[in-house]
Order: sequence, then structure tokens, then C-alpha cells
Amino acid sequence: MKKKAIVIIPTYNERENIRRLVPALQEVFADKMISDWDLGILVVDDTSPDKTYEVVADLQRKHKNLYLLVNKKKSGLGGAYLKGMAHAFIELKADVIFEFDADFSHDPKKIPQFLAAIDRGADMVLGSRYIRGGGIPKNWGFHRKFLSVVGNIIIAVVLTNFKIRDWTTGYRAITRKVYDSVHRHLDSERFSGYTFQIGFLHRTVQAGYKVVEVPFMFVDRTHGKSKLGPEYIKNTLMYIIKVRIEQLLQSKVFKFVMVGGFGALVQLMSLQLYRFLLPEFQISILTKYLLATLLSIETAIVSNFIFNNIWTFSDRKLKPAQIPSKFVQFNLTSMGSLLIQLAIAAAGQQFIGIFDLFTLPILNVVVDTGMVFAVVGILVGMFWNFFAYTTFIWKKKK
Ligand SMILES: Nc1nc2c(ncn2[C@@H]2O[C@H](COP(=O)(O)OP(=O)(O)O)[C@@H](O)[C@H]2O)c(=O)[nH]1
Ligand SMILES: [Mg+2]
Repeated sequence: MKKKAIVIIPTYNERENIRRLVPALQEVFADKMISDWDLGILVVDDTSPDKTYEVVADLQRKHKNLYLLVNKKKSGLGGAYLKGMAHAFIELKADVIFEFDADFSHDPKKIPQFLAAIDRGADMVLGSRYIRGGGIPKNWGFHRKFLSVVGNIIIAVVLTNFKIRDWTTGYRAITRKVYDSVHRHLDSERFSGYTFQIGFLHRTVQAGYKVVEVPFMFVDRTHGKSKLGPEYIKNTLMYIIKVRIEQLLQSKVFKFVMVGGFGALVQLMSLQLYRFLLPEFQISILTKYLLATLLSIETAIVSNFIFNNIWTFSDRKLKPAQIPSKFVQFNLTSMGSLLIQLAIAAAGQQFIGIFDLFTLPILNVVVDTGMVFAVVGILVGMFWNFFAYTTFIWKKKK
């Protein structure tokens, strides 16, 4: 049996374009290179005021592989694609769908290359303007070029993924398996507009699917108007920042730092408490103050151990039987961190010396090299702790 691919075209006031585009696509479908593919077109129109759907209904009489969905309400690009994808994969039993603009910006002749990439094992294929062989129109004004190029760079930086070169491209091929695992996460409320594209791709990349880019030259539309508005920039920025913050909040490093910060508070408060509770006594050098200090350090260690176990490393939580020995390891690790801080302070004093550096404005605090050694010591100590936690105490289960 032939594999099936459906080219989904969302339309809003595209009657002039769709009239020409359908025959142009049919011509490409006849290419011998893709003879093992059964191809069709699905137009998703939001009841365009220019009655695009009427033109499509008319074309359907000639083209048996042309399908039409009409939404009563305008639901944005993401809404149109989600409806179209559900229809293509479930009703039409497609193996692959294309995302394709009606306005001839996307060269239909590239379709065989997309399908070839899928035959070679790609899960998703992007028509890319920013790899060799691809491009944007030379006549674009500086403003538009800047927005597109810099926008893509910002997205890559914020999402820290530099393997994808064209995040915002609307020319894509998506396999059923990617759709199945990704579409549920994209509620059409939040992803109704163009953010749908970035959201969909980001989910796909995160899930570890193989995404391949095929170059194409973007062509400006000659008929009709672009629906891309300024809210696109705002929505995109909000989306990527939100994703980034979510990822940060979920990261182990962040939780580890929070637990450590909380531990420092616990240490300070319990120190006061022990100083208040302990009776007055003095045995040689062990004074009440020193004992309270030691107890408060141990209290912070217990707090750090508990919260790292139930929160930072909740995915690797220790079994009850492991806790005593792991707690000993945890104490040794903390002692190591303390030794590192002492060693850095001693080395700093020995080789650099203690002297004033500058006065902090407003607070009027004099910063000296001793403080710098302390900060460096704390940071190196934290590195050591995190290293020991992840490699020894909360070792990743295989
Ligand atoms: N059904 C539907 N199609 C839309 C909507 N917004 C844009 N489109 C279509 O999506 C495609 C891309 O839109 P376009 O305005 O060309 O965006 P641009 O290429 O980024 O400027 C075109 O085929 C539009 O007709 C919408 O709200 N609903
Ligand atoms: Mg366009």
C-alpha cells in the first residue's frame, strides 16, 4: 500500500491564491520521484469573507484528492492546523501532513525533497530559509529581515537549541508519530496564533525526535495580505520566556541552590535558638557558642539532606535502608565543602594577601580580598557538593 501525505493549507481570504495553488500542487504530486506516495490537499478555511471556501468547493469537482474543512469561527493559524491535522491523521488516515501557506511563499516543488527526508528516517522536516540553499527575499526591508533573522537567533538562545536554524518557518512535514506525541500538549487557547509553530517544534525537539531541514527560498506573496501582526512578536517572546522559566524551575541546579539557600537560613536561625536554649558552660575550649555553632551546622545539613532527597532528587529518592549510610556520605561531603572553603581562604591569604579592594556605594561596606576568597570558596564548595550529590549520593538509576 502507498504511504499517504496530506498538504494542509489554512486559508483566510486567499481565493486568488488557492485557485492557482491547487493545480500547481497537483503537478508536483505527479512527479515520478514520489510515485510511492499517495498525496492529497486539505484546505482549512475560517469562513473567509472573500469566500475562499467556494473556490475550493468548486475545485473539488475536478480534484478528487482535494478536501475542505470550513470553520464557522476564525480560530487562528494554530487552531486551523490542529483541526486540519486531526482530520488528516484520523479521518484521512495520513502518515504525514504538510503545513503549507496558500500564498505561494512555499515552493511546492520542494515537496519531494521533504518526503525523501522522511523516507530516510526524519520524523519532522522543516523548510529552512537559514541553511545553505535557502533564503529570504532580497527586497525585504531592513526591519523585516532583522525581525526574522534576529527573532530566530533569540528563540535559539532562549530555548538553548542551536541545531534548528529556522524556528519560525511555516513550511513543514510532520509524521503521525510526532503528531501523536505532541498535539495533546498544545491547547489551542494558548497556541492559537503563530506561537503554535514554535511551540510545536519545541515540543518535538524536546521529545527527542529527528528533525531535518531542507532549504527553500521564501517568496513574497503577490496576492492578498499577510495576517502576521505585531502581537506575534509579543506572543512569541512570552512563550519562549515562559518555557525557559518553567525549565529553570524544574532544573536540579535551581532546586539545589534553593535548598542550599534555605539551609543557610536554617543555620542562622537555629544558631540563635541553640544559643538561647543551651545552658551556660565552659569546658576547656568548647564554649556554649562553639557548640551552638556546630549544632546549627548539623541542623542545616539535616535540612539540606531532607529537601534534596524529597525535592531536588525526587526522581532518585533514597530507599529507607539507604538513608543512614547516605546521610554519613552527605556529612562527609559537607565536611569536604568546608575544607575546600578553608583551603581557599588559607591559600588566598598566603599567596595574595588580605587588603581592601573598594567600598560598596550606599551600604558603605569595604570589600576586601578576604570576602572575595569567601565567595570563591562558597562557589567552589557548591560545585563540589553538587558533583558529589549527583555522582555518589543520588546516583542516577540505570
Ligand atoms: N484558517 C485560517 N488560516 C489563516 C489564519 N491566519 C492566517 N492563515 C493562513 O495561514 C497562511 C499563512 O498566513 P500569512 O498571512 O501568509 O502569514 P505570513 O506568511 O507569516 O505573512 C495563509 O495561507 C493564511 O491564509 C486564520 O486565522 N485561519
Ligand atoms: Mg505568507
